[in-house]
Amino acid sequence: MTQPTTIHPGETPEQHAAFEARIARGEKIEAGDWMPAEYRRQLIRMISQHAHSEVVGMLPEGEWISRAPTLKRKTILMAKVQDEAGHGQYLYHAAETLGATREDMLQALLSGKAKYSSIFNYPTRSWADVGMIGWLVDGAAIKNQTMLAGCSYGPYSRAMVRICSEETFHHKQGKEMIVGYAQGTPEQRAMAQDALNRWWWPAVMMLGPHDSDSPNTGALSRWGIKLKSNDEVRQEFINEHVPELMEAGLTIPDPDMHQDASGNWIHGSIDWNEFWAIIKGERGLNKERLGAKQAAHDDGAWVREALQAYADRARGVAAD
Ligand code: FAQ
Repeated sequence: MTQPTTIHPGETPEQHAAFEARIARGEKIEAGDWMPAEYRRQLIRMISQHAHSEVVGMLPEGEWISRAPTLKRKTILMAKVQDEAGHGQYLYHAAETLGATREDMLQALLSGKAKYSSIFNYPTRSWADVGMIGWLVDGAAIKNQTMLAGCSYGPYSRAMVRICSEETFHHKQGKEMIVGYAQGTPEQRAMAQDALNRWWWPAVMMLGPHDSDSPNTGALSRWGIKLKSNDEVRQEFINEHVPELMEAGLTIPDPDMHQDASGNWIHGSIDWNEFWAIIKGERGLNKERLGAKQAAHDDGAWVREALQAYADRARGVAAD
């Protein structure tokens, strides 16, 4: 899975060898340490996209806060959506330790240059979608992020530890909600199955393209950022969730799903055309999501200006 490293001008093979020896010894790389330019670039790409995913990920569920069926469900959902904002903050800060600026990262998101997770371009059509996001999307995110908690870059690894513990609560509340509906009235069961039918494949796809089509995995594995490949994490997600969904009385919307002799649940073929169309914004809600982020950014301009004026005054800079 590893590939030859990219040595940039000004870097030496000896520096790379010493850096990789640190990773092999299990040491964390910290913000001020020497690191290859390509390691830095890969981390900024991945962490900033992860941060964007957390804040864009507030939108699909946020739409349901005012329509939550009970006070208890509303309180849980509000806490969850606020947690996602906090995750975005940790992650933007982790990317800033590598020299990325908040302005550049936001511009990359708003201009469409940076990606965010494909999963958040799908609509939340019913209340059960909120539970299904918790069970499946947080479930997939936890598998990926538990792996990243062991990554070689200290600030990202530590952010992941904290984020994973909060995502575990998100996962549990989603599962509890859907299991209740799956065992409830015929209407509730139908709502839960409909949500599973729409979210299953997007959740399977969000863990990234097959390893054979994953250009970044080689460098990320070599440098101890990705400790498992996309397909390995996907298999873990499927092995945990298929039996639990079936036990809840739901049907996996994949007629080819079966268990092999080693106990792994094997999925049917994935529609990667849909995945790439969703990421490129040719399908799904990409325009609406970016429109909402742009509106929030514009609405917040006065807050940024007020904070800047306060900071200038504190530093003794004369106002215009
Ligand atoms: N969506 O070479 P690979 C969450 C892109 S957080 C969009 O395999 P890599 C919490 C990829 O960027 C969910 N783009 O890439 C929550 C690359 O393009 P680039 C987000 C995708 O980096 C729950 C190209 O395809 N989690 O859900 C996707 O080695 C509920 C080739 O792919 C993270 O970001 C995708 N799904 O592996 C919040 C975790 N998959 O950049 C609210 C950190 C791939 O070269 C509610 N990231 N691409 O132009 C990762 O672990 C990795 O970046 C992967 C992709 C595994 C996502």
